[in-house]
Amino acid sequence: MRVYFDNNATTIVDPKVRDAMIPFFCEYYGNPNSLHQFGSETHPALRVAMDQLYAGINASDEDDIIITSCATESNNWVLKSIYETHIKNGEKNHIITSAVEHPSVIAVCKYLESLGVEVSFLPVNSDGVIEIDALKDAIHDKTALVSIMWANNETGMIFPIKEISDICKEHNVLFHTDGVQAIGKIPVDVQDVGVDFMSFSAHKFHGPKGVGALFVKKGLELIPLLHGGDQMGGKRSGTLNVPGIVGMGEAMEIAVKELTCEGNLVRKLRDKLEDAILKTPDTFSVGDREHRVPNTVLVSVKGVEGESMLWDLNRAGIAASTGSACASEDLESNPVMEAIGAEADLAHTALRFSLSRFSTEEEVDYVILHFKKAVERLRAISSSYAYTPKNHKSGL
Ligand code: 7TS
Repeated sequence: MRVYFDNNATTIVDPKVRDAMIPFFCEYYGNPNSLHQFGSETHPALRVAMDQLYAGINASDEDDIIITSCATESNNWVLKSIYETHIKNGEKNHIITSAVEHPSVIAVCKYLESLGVEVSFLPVNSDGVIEIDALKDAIHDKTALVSIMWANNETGMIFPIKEISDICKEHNVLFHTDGVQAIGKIPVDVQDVGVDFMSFSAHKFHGPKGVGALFVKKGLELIPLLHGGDQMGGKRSGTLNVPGIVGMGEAMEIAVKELTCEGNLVRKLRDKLEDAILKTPDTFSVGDREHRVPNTVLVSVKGVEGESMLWDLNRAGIAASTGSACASEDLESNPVMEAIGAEADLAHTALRFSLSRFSTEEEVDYVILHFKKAVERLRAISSSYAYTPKNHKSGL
């Protein structure tokens, strides 16, 4: 059996999304900017896709959704653009972010620091979420931008995005959120929350890889990322990725439609898996479930290296990930595990399972079985875990 429980890294393309994309490879393959019919016959599908994206996040017609290649690009663009427009030659010199953002935010902030920008990396509490008071303390009249993710990719914890947005408004500070792990998992309404910029990536919600977007609220300026042929209003030139855009639109529409029903099913499966894992002695999961996206659980298994668990699970055909995989090569510096107060040896034990609407109960049962087997085997040979009959009896 092969089980894919690493959906926060990427997801399977929904076959309906693939079917919607196929005509745009060999049939309607024209360049949308061409004046002939091969170009213009791509337009209706592009319009539908853009409508699906606007509806999916409840953007208003006057807002912009600019297509990019991925969320990494969107995150880089917005941060560097704010540096150019508000910081480099302006009055402001400060950006606030969190210590647990994706590297595509953290690394850009560190780069901007090297250019002289003051950056506050807000710490998180033991649930892996920032404290609102810390934001209030950090924000000041030189703050140009707050960039805080909607939901964390490692823990799945949902951030208090509305409160953050309100504080930004009070201080007249721009607010960017990385919405990658929220879309398709919880309702995302950019108008209700009042975000100024939001990044997302199609392949995280059963769309294709290589296409993402940056939402930009009406009236806000961005410096062009790619100068050239004037596509995307001159903000990001380059021939449009027609199949990708069509696929992202379709994936968004399906994700929103499936949200409640499939979300509840995914939550049940995740909870079953988590409950079984927590019955194993000396294991814990990060963050309160009610404030987590429904598909994710980050667990720590005392005495067992996350990498060793991955290896054992992989041999059984199961894909999970160490929570730290894309944060750092050095596990001890994993900001999420560190931030929740995990000691260095526990930071090594993080293991993330992320399910999707394609996950099944049979898969969950299979993962529980092999998780238990792996823990038993690895603890038996672990030098850092006292393997006593008591440990053994109560869960394995
Ligand atoms: N932001 C968040 C919150 C993410 O989780 C990821 C990818 C990205 C940005 C980057 O997206 P991309 O499409 O540009 O690659 N996160 C992960 C992960 O958790 N494991 O592998 C990739």
